[in-house]
Amino acid sequence: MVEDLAMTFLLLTLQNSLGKFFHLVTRDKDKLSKEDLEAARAEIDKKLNSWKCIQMTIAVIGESGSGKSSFINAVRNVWDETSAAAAKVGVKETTKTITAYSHPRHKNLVYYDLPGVNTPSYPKNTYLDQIKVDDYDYFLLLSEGRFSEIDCWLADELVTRKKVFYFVRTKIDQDIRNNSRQKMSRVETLQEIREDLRKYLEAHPGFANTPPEIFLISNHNPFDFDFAKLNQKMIHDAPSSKRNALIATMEAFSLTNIQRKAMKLRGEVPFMALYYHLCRFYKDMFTFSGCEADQENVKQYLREKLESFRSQLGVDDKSTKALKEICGVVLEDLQTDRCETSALLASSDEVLQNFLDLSKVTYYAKAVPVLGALMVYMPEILFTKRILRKLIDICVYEAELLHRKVSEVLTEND
Ligand SMILES: Nc1nc2c(ncn2[C@@H]2O[C@H](COP(=O)(O)OP(=O)(O)OP(=O)(O)O)[C@@H](O)[C@H]2O)c(=O)[nH]1
Ligand SMILES: [Mg+2]
Repeated sequence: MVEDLAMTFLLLTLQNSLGKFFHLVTRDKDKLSKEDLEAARAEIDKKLNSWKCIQMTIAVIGESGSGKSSFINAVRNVWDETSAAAAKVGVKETTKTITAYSHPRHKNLVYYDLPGVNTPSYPKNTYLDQIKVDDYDYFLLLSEGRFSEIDCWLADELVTRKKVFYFVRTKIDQDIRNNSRQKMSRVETLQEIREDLRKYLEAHPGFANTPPEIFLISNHNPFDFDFAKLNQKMIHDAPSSKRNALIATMEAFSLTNIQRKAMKLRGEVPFMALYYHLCRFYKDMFTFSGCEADQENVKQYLREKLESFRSQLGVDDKSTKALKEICGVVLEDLQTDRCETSALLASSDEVLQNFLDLSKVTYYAKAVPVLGALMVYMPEILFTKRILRKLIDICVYEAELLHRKVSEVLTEND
């Protein structure tokens, strides 16, 4: 009851000012952008159209024995599985390390042969970190036989992480052979398998809107079934959809966009700081967590905010990686003399701590009565505001630095 009353009070106080604030932000957003962005899009489109190739990294993923290495050999027309060029194939757990293989004719397609999921060296709970799941553009999720619990888990993880992937059902030749013993025709078997997968997808909430495409293949007979269709899909569709993703990155990167986002973020800072400390204050009325725990909480909060600023201003790891691919511009190379980069602040506790120390932070104990606590919180709110602004400034600086360099590179290439 006391908690509800306190929260209602805080929300009512915030409501009025937040309403005015959001009105302001929305109005400003409409006023800026549009034409400038359109011009940027046309320019980027022109540059990217002249590209011969955009490298696509395709992870071939699935349980051990599902046919990942065999698929990689088949797609590269490597038929002698004992040759040095072949990805090693076997009936027991075979692939132990991640290996990249280029498509023989389309060098921009690079397939990664991954170890099987849920094996002693690659247990399920560490698998996605071990294979560096964020390093790939596309996933082919290979499975044999019925959909297993691990297949479902992998599919769920890929959906949650918003990865693009296709279902590839291998060893179709084997299924047809097996079913022929029960007098089932090839067509009936294929129908049954498709139906089984379709039912699974329909029942799965993660796939309700955009179910991934399904391909039924045999690695031993790539001239039959959906093998050629899958190959074509990778050659044509995948690079073009990556190209669209890159265009989106560049669009987000126009100077107008950077300035608009910076203005919006700076305007939000007082509310972010106030809201955070009101929540702390509210929590402190009922708990006492101690100064050190509180310092950690503040740092964690600042880290989360920094990640959000980085991603909104296009200087996060994913966006900088995309820019590197588009025009070879590397953010770290542009600021080798700076020790407080957004990437370092986000990844190193020491750098963040130094940054806060330099900003003369003072953490106050909270064993004071409620009204006294309010007085104590004021300097902290001001401090948080200052730090958040500084973090935004760092990200804006980096975004503008990147923007200048990218424009330079694009002009040079004209
Ligand atoms: N009949 C048939 N057998 C296949 C097919 N694909 C793979 N195999 C066989 O399945 C076994 C396992 O194939 P691999 O390609 O080594 O499987 P993997 O997924 O790479 O396994 P790990 O490396 O252990 O993760 C081998 O004996 C292959 O010959 C297929 O489409 N049809
Ligand atoms: Mg293998």
